[in-house]
Amino acid sequence: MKLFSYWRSTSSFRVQVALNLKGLTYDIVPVNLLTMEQRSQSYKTINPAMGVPTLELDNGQLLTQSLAIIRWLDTVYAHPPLLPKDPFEAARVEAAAQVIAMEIHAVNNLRVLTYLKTQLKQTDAVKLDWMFHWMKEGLTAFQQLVSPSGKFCFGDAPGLADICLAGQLINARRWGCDLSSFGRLVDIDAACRNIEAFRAALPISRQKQNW
Ligand SMILES: N[C@@H](CCC(=O)N[C@@H](CS)C(=O)NCC(=O)O)C(=O)O
Repeated sequence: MKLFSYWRSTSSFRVQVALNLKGLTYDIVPVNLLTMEQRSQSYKTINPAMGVPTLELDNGQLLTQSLAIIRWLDTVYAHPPLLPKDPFEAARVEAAAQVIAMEIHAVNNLRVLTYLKTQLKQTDAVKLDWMFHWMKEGLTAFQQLVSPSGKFCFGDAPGLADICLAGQLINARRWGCDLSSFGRLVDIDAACRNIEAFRAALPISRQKQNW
């Protein structure tokens, strides 16, 4: 498989961790978001939404949207499971994951921030205020949705919610968001970072690949 990815992309991080946890091998195809490669004609034919990740399967079929890709991986490669078998429990995990993917990441994505600055002429200070506002609101909800105790968000093994959380905290720290109200989430993230599948997908590890 090939993963179209950018080293700082937290959506790509999610899929990379899922691939690593499943023990799958894949090649990385770098897409440089800083030079807007995601908007090039050739990449648009691969992913019309103009974002990373995209997963190209061995038969050439393409999958987009990190949560859809992870769900597909979890269906086809069942072990270790990233979502509970029980439909109700699975819906709870997905709800938490979607708070991060759709209610924090979507409004803090590069294209949104670029629009704020270039089209709406907002300053860097306004941009940061915007980002921190949505991060804090989303993380507050996320912290209430996950189990109050235990090693990971829902139980003793990492799953979809943990993957989304670890990606989001990379981004929160990158921009300097105050995480002092999110002790439970910081603890879960630390547990994730003890796992090689997560560590190998961190930006610092991916940056070493020199792309
Ligand atoms: N909802 C999508 C988001 C994909 C996405 O937009 N990824 C970011 C990087 S984390 C991106 O490529 N941004 C480029 C842009 O906004 O122009 C997913 O979960 O895969």
